[in-house]
Amino acid sequence: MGLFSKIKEVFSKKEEIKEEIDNKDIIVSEEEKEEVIETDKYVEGLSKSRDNFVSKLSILGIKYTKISDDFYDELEEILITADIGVNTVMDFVDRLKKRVREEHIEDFEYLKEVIVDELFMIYVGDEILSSKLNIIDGETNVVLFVGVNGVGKTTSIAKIAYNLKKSGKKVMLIAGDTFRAGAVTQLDEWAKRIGVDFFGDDRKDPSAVIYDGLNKAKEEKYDVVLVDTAGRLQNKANLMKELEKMNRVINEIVPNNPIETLLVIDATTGQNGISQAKSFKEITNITGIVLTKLDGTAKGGIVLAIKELVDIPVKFVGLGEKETDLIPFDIEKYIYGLFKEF
Ligand SMILES: Nc1nc2c(ncn2[C@@H]2O[C@H](COP(=O)(O)OP(=O)(O)OP(=O)(O)O)[C@@H](O)[C@H]2O)c(=O)[nH]1
Ligand SMILES: [Mg+2]
Repeated sequence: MGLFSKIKEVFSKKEEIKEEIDNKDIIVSEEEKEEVIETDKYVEGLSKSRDNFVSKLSILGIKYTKISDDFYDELEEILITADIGVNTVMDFVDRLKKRVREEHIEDFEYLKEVIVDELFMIYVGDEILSSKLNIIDGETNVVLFVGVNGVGKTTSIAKIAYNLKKSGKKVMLIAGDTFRAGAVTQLDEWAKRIGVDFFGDDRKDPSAVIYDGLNKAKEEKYDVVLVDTAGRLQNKANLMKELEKMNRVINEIVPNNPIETLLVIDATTGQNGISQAKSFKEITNITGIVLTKLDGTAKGGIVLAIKELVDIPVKFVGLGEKETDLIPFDIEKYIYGLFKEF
């Protein structure tokens, strides 16, 4: 049995028990319940992508009785329009052709299995990827959120803060977006809404705000400090300087802790989001990606393009607008959410 069949088997069971949990017919552990809920979010949030590109893939199996060059051409086109990225798709098709040749594959049902396995391998390769935030217990940990305008930085901070608070962490939000009018108030409102602390004022230098906020957080033994930043990339050199300064200030206060820098990108912007990731990677040390608005795109293949072209782990995905809709990225749930009907 292939990887895909195994994933399908595991997660379709989780979907089945969701109803029983909802009806209170069975009692499961909190952890298991969380797994079931998250699986459901992937299934819901990826429905547009599933309806679009996965259904197109299924039609290929009806259209072609034999695996021919035309079949591969169409397959390529479908994957490219799903935002997987041209080079990634080319490599993928080459590997697929090789396997078809070597394993004498003729049956489309089996080919489906191979297609999903190989897509899965684009992400996983032979690495061990972690979507966990790099957080040390007993320390004041800093997570910086960077990204261009409107991608969802501030809402992602709120959503992640909500989750951290739920898991018992003492959380502070720092308003490092001193550029956009209203940004400080917006973050303050989020903090109140989810019940975490806030630090911010009307100074224009984000590093000065971070300096004071982080010192307070360290004195008062906060576990995690989430820092909002301004979303402008008009001037790369300035942004680089600004981020360097922020990092210096943070290193001065908590010298032994790693700084988690999450780049937020909007999945609906497709290849544009990929270019943003490449640019940010050049100017600062990005440790993870938050991919928002996956629920709003029919081109969910972007996760695979990020892996291949940017090679930074996706740590969270946004599958809706609620606080509970930003969840840790899990490649198996993602594959299931995309291909469950394939
Ligand atoms: N559907 C959906 N909407 C989202 C998601 N994440 C964020 N949004 C919406 O995107 C919009 C912009 O979000 P913000 O958090 O303000 O973005 P930002 O990056 O902080 O923007 P600036 O501060 O202007 O740079 C808001 O209307 C959010 O509700 C998501 O995962 N799914
Ligand atoms: Mg913002």
